Amino acid sequence: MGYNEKERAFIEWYPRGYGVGFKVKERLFETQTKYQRLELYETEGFGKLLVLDGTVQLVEVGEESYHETLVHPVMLAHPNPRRVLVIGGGDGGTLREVLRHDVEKVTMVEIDEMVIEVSRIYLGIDRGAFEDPRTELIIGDGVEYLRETDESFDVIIVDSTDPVGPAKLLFSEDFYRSSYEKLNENGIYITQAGSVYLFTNELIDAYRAMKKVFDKVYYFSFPVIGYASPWSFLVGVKGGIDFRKVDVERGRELELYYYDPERHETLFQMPRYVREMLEGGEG
Ligand code: AG3
Repeated sequence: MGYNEKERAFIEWYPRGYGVGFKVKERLFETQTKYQRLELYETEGFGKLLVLDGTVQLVEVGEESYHETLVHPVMLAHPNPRRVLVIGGGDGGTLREVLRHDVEKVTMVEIDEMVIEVSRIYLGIDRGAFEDPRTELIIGDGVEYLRETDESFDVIIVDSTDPVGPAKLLFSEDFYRSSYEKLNENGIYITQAGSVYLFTNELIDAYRAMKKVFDKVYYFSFPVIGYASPWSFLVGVKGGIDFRKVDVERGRELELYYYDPERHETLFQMPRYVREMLEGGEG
């Protein structure tokens, strides 16, 4: 599991012995935080690699694919997203992308301060997002925060670790319910939902739980460098937003690198058998 000194490689092992790995130039940092084991590597070909509890969070080269696609489709589907909540996302990549929009305020709730510290110092992919005057950073538990806050949001983005382990509660019906309550009249919610092939059951469970809560639920998937791809995403809508449509004009102005608003329809990929599992059964 993890770093192999002899091979000079880091490998994340998924269920059934499926591995995703990188050749490593250097081990930069390793620590046990209050919540998890954090590792940072310099890879041979993909820049820095951030690992939490043995799972790849991001590789520097190509991180735009994940962050742009987590953020911009929902931001461009919402007619006027002014108040945004980000849960997790300690590396700052998601926050950075949200701030490219004309938002009033972005609240980010991250449980593990160390992830933010280490990312800021060694990674820098936030590119100043934490210092942006529109950012409000809260170190705390996202589940508790959403249950208790008096604030409401146009968009909620969950950039968490996997639906297995510590972040499991972020994939529960209860959590979806408090998210729904804290969304404004017309609101949109997105969460990463794990590997399509290897966490299929977790994806289906999350989808069914979301269906019980949101007015409309969508799913899509795309390949992410460093994850067992394709990776899945679930979108929940409160009110009348149609997630099949985005504001292409606003999207063009962003000059994105990976996600292509003009080809928004290409996002909705899902292997047929998974689609049937999602739509079938008691869901
Ligand atoms: N968000 C976590 C994605 C989950 C990766 N899971 C895995 N490798 N098993 C990453 C944070 C990026 N901002």
